[in-house]
Amino acid sequence: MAFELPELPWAKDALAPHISPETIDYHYGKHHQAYVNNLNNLVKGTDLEGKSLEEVVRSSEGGVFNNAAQVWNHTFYWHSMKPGGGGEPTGKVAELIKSSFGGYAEFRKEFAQAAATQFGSGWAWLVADGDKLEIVKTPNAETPLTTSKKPLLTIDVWEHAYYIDYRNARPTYIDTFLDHLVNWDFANQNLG
Ligand code: MN3
Repeated sequence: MAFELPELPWAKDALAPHISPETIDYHYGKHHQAYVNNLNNLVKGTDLEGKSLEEVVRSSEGGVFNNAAQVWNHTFYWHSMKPGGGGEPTGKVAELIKSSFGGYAEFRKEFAQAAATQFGSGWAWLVADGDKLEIVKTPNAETPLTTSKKPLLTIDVWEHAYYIDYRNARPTYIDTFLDHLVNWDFANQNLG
């Protein structure tokens, strides 16, 4: 069974005006789809064919890893956002943000800084190490899925994520993500 491009969790115009349908058309319809296509071509006829996406991410390197991890990271990113999201968290993740960072304001500052200072392409993540939450940034396709830490939330800071809507203004995109898009329900689900 070949890997498939997963459905988006919302309509492609649902995040407007913060993220435009044009960005979704390119980012999901072209970039995410290309990672799926590349991955299928790369694993065809190898012993990775038929393994789960998570297994491939955890057991591969080079081009296979880059494409598999990018398929997984993008699906995780779409679910990290929702229409009408953003702002202060609720539920267990809110408690753990308070105990781990001191409060939402401190978390927000640290997350925004990690996302803004990831040099070149990559990702910023909120992860859980037991009951301790941490912010990590990863270059290119690197993902906390290969570590013992549990990913809760991510922002894509590759230029293709924001260039159509924000041009070079990555910090504005990051602020918008935090204030209008973050899906805290997803982060709480991932805490499990
Ligand atoms: Mn991307």
